[in-house]
Amino acid sequence: MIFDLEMIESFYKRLDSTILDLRKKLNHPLTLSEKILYSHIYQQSQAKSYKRGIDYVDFRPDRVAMQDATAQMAILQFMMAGKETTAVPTSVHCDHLILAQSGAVADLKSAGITNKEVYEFLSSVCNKYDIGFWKPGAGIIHQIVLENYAFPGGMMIGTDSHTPNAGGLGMVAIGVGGADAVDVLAGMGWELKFPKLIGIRLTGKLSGWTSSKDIILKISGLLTVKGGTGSIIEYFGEGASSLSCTGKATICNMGAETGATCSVFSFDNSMKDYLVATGRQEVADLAEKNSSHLKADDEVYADPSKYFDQFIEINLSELEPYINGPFTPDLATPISMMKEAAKKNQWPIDVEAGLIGSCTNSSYEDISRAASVVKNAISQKLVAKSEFKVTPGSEQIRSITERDGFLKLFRKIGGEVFANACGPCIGQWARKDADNKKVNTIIHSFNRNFAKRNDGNPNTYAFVASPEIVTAIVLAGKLTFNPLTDAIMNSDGKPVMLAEPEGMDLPPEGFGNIDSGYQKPVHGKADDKIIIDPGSDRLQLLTPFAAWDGKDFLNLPLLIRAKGKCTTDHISMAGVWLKYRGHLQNISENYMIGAVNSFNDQTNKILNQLTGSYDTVPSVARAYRDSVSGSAVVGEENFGEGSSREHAAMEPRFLGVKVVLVKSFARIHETNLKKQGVLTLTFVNKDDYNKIREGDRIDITGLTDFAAGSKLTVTLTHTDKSKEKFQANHSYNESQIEWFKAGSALNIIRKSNSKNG
Ligand code: MIC
Ligand code: SF4
Repeated sequence: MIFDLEMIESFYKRLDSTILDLRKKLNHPLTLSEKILYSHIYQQSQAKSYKRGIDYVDFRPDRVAMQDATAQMAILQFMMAGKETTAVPTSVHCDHLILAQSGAVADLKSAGITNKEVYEFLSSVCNKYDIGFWKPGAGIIHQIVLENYAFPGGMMIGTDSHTPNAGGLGMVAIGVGGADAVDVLAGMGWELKFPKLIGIRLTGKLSGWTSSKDIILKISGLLTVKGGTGSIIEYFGEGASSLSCTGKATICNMGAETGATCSVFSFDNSMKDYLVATGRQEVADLAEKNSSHLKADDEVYADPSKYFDQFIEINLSELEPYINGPFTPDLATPISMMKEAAKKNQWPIDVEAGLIGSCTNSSYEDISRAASVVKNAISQKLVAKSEFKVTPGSEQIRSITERDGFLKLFRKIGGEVFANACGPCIGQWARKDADNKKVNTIIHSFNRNFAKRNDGNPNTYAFVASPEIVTAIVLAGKLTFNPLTDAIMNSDGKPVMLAEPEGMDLPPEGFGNIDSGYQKPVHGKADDKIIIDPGSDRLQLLTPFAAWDGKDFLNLPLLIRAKGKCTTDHISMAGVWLKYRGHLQNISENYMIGAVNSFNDQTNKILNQLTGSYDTVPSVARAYRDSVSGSAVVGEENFGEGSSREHAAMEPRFLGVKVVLVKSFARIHETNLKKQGVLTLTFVNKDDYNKIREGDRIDITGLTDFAAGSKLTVTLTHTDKSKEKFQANHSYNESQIEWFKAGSALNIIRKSNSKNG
């Protein structure tokens, strides 16, 4: 079955005339990103030339996808909008809440029990609002989207930062917070600053141990975790067309680690073959017919520096495998340099566990290549030296990799196959015998490796590599092992070299017919009624946030000045906290508990100015909310990098944080804060961060003249009563200022909806 074929057909039907019209208006050669963005303008007839990185534009995405850990809050907000159904085709995926403990079957069963209330809630809202529901065990959101929904030239948003995965099928697919999703679900325009464009030409061809993963590992190192911010990365060149569709998806998926808005490849045979193999011949034919619109114009390829804001070239024939980490995905080390880097940095080199799979790397190609390494190892009498875990991205992938004997090979070396879900990638790994302080090293083929992310242990050094490199390292047990040059001792005491991996892009026997775990919405069913138990500790109806009182913020106590990396995992940790994703009050108890207090270098230990004692971040925030007017948070660069989880923005709002003042923000987090009514400011002079002292009171003035492009004034009153003053920037446009004034973006939708109704 092809989902939403009518919508896709009508998109392609319009495409030719839309592009023709745009050519007249824009009058210059177009990149692929521009073709896709401009053909999804909310008021298409009013499309005009937009300034990249400057103009805010309203878009009309074709579809929305949400995963269970973010869908709960998104849908709770959507319920407040008072609509009957979603304005565009939408899907919900149950993937984040499954604990990886004892293997797929047992884990799925216990998830069904522990998360029953949440799954029932999601399933019934999906029926009510006509949303496709993917049951637990069906697979990870991005893999399911690639297998079923993505189409070349389309545009989608998803409440997960790795939504860009669908760029592997030529889609502009962007990760957003739930409040952004609500805009699209409610049929409104979805606002985004028109992205800048980074062009990457891939030349040459991958070979041997190098894979698509290494391309993005290298690029993460080049661009760093903030280098892609506000940009779409567009790939092209003969190297790009030589990659499989799923390999392209891996690159687009992990592009999120550079802060990029999304990444995209142009339509080619690899996409066509993947569409056909996954049962979407009609979509492949439509894309083929429109292929001239599904790539950039020839002039762009001939002179990329003229048309992209930044241009990079990578020769795949010279690329070697990379290992990135620890603690950040942009610390990229070519495998030949690992011995030196590990020694210099004193990284523990004994690898305790290797994990492959996840939404990023569990394609047929990935699994078949990793399996070929295992097959060769077994034939050479090698055994695994580290634990080996596999998380297939979908039931479709699990069933064919089982059928074709790959999972059996993994089990032969002691590998354990977890459920088709996020599991260890997001702290849902009940790691056996894991003592919470032990210094140890793991390596995986996921995308992120922030502290505590996989097993909750701050002393776990997590590294990221391709599935085949992870597998080789599992066989050697050492981080410094380089399969290109090093031998491993086998059980006969003989040194042997691993053969280069071999794999197939697509299953020769086809994808097969399986029970995919999809539940079609049945509108009008008795369970359309959404009941939330007021005593539930998993779900809680939302109460609208109060509107701004029209006054400057005066005398706000400093809550925390966070030091260094402060990702959404530091702000609102996942793992055990995932269970409260539908309950704002409960989840707020994890607010900033992972952030480092710059005044004592400790986590979750900050001064309570009211008592003079030290306490946890959530309890001090609550005290300030309840007895003074709220509080202020200060941070450093790329604040809120990582996840799309808007809990990281709703929690401070709920706990009375009025302003977040940082050196720079990550895109999704800044928008999430703005949408929830928290004031987002950046230092004009980054050194002013150092002026902030423990015990400070903070005034933010100029709010009564709050306007696009205006500056606000920050006045610090130190504990010795001395004062310091400096300026702060904001990036609000006029309509975002209205969100702030109304108390949240949702308050505006609610108001306009009650007027219309
Ligand atoms: C992640 O990879 O960090 C997550 C968990 O998928 C998040 C979503 C979430 O926090 O629910 C993301 O990437 O947006
Ligand atoms: Fe799930 Fe990890 Fe992918 Fe996020 S990155 S969607 S947690 S598998």
